[in-house]
Amino acid sequence: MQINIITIFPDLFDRVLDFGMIQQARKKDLMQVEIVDLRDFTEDKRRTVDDRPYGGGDGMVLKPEPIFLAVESLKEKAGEPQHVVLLTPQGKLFNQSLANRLSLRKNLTLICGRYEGVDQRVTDHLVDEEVSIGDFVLSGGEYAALVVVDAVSRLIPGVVAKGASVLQESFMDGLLDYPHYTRPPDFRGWQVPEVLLSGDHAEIERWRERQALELTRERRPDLLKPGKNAKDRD
Ligand code: 6GU
Repeated sequence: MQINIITIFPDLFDRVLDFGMIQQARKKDLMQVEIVDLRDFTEDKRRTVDDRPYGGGDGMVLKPEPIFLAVESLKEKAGEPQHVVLLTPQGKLFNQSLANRLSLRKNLTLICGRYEGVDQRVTDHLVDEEVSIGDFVLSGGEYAALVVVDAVSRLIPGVVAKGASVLQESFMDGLLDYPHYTRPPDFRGWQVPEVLLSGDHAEIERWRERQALELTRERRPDLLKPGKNAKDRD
């Protein structure tokens, strides 16, 4: 899988991709990430990527030309079509289902928007889908792109030791996770639940399912509504 990230802050990505799951995926050559500096696709001396909005108003808008040129150059370089995603608060909400779907792409190009805006012709004529990572406003799409890369990297077969099993169905898919414990069994007087020390695997499985279900019911009842399951929809 090849992921390209188009950004006006290429240096921001210098170290973040060198850790954990993303690093593993890149090391094993299962995922390549290329950071593309949008300013490399400007044609003026000042390397201008934005301009004032038609109709007036605050803030600047990312110009269409550099973004089109950047994506077109990536298409040409890969010799393959790109699935082009614009990270913007106006996008559809990112969830596990969308991560699963994006992880199946061979070529993914992520465009980091600025919160003030991106020229609408980019959205209308270049972008395949717009994605947001939540109902809050970030100053730009850079951290959102990293969220997408992280979520996608662990779904690529061969990256996680248990392999494609992260995509596998289980009772607890789409639920919040059950509580985890490790040694010591008694930490400052706080005990690990007895059942986890029992060695009764069937009983442990039932306890975990019950915990996951109760936590989800309490904290995220929306995930339990029919057809609202995060794994089913994006
Ligand atoms: Cl993808 N971009 C920006 N600027 N803000 C966001 C977002 C993306 N997702 C949530 N907030």
